[in-house]
Amino acid sequence: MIDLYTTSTPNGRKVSILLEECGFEYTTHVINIRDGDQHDPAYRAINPNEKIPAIIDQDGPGGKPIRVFETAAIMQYLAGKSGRFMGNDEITRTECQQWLSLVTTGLAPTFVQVFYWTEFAPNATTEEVTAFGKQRYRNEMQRLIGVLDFRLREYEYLAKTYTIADMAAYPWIDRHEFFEFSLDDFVGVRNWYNRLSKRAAIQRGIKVPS
Ligand SMILES: N[C@@H](CCC(=O)N[C@@H](CS)C(=O)NCC(=O)O)C(=O)O
Repeated sequence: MIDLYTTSTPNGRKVSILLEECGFEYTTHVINIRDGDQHDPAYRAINPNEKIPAIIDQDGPGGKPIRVFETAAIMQYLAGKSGRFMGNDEITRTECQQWLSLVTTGLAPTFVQVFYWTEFAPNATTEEVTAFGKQRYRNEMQRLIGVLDFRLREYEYLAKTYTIADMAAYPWIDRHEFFEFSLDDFVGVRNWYNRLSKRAAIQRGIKVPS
């Protein structure tokens, strides 16, 4: 049994999508980040970074429980446990790794900054500073979607086959209305998004927690 500590954000849903794809049994524990649950010492013992998501696999290596935080590490751990979704040859594994890295170190943090400014600093003291900050991150967000689009105009998935890299990117693209970009401006991403949206596991995972 796996314990999933999460809330209804794209970072959390990367992991719930993968758990659904793997068919692993899991229990969802909602961490309300607006109420500061992530700073609770009990949760900090699970994730010292005080962010969601995190997991505890009660049946980890050697049958012992293992705690994993950081979505890249969680996803690689779960994919490794299932033996799926990281590619079956070195080329696909490397492609998966590079796109997962781009999503977790480039795309996701940039989306988070846009969210932060939009949600928490809509009326910063100096309007110009706010506008500059939003525009700066928005430009980087659009640029990174463009990087995905460059790949997806030519290929079906981020790696050679459907992998955790696609699952990591999907919840961000799913928020295109909030982040105010049109999928029609990114034809490769749009077609990929529409294809993935038909997957039953994605339809279930994107609703977690309900
Ligand atoms: N690098 C981390 C980022 C996780 C992250 O930013 N989580 C956000 C929610 S999407 C969070 O917990 N924010 C609460 C906070 O920063 O206090 C990962 O990939 O797991």
